[in-house]
Amino acid sequence: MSGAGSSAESGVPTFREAQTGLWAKYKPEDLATPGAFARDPQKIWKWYQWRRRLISQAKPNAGHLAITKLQKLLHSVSIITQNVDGLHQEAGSKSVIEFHGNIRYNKCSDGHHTELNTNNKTESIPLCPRCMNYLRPAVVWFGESIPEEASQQSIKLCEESDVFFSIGTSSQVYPAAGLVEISRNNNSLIVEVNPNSTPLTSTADYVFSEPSGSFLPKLLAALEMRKTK
Ligand code: BV8
Repeated sequence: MSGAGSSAESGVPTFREAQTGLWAKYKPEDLATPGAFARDPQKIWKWYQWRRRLISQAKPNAGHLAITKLQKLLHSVSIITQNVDGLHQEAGSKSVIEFHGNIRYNKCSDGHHTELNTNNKTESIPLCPRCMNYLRPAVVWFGESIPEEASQQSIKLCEESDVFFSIGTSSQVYPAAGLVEISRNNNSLIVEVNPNSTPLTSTADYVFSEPSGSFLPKLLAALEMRKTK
């Protein structure tokens, strides 16, 4: 499972650090909610457009690319990502479950329309062609449920996993942060990759306290070495 830290080396600020400049005075948990959008749609729209412009300049980093190669090297490596930036897919990874949606799309709150956000600069919020309400970023806000399919697929993967890698997440947001326990109950090996400690650190089987962009290529190289022996 990946979190914002796995995109940090691509220049996308982590969710906790995202608040720089204009947004420094806000906490993400206070902006990424249906209530915030209902109260001040323009402000929330501007925040997302600002994040989208940042993400549009980001490229997959060595960690993303190593995961793509690991998928080819090993028989089944699946990705559950909390990130909404689409960088795993851009790195060529397959079977990516977007647990919290994808910021590159807008959707109608009624769920009957989704479309790509074609313009990261416009300040006018697009309207749903069916009901004429504001569209909103196609991400899961705090207080919103995880999309059923993403949730079910993720639980199934964790029930069947041999190894669960927690990569670049502060392990604080649920239910995403609870998935590791499903794997643990299935006797999976739990591995954390994060330069800082998190609530998971003390119970993980292995902890690599380094950036994902440097650890994952080393893991890949070690496994490729074993494969050639
Ligand atoms: C839910 C998409 C059921 C949006 C995100 C009160 C009311 C309602 C709910 C709650 C409540 N109290 C608690 C909850 C539950 C709540 C929750 O968990 N809150 C937290 C704050 C306690 N969860 C929810 O609301 C979830 N839904 O519960 O539904 C429900 C339904 C109805 C009513 C009630 C309940 C939905 C949560 C989804 C929120 N959406 N993102 C958007 O992007 O705009 S969450 C967002 O923050 C991310 O997606 C991610 O999941 C989460 C945490 O971010 P991280 O990825 O972990 O990033 P972070 O910055 O925190 O940490 C980065 C880490 O990387 C750090 O540890 C750092 O050390 C490390 N790092 C840095 N550089 C590197 C690195 N690691 C490796 N390499 C590096 N180079």
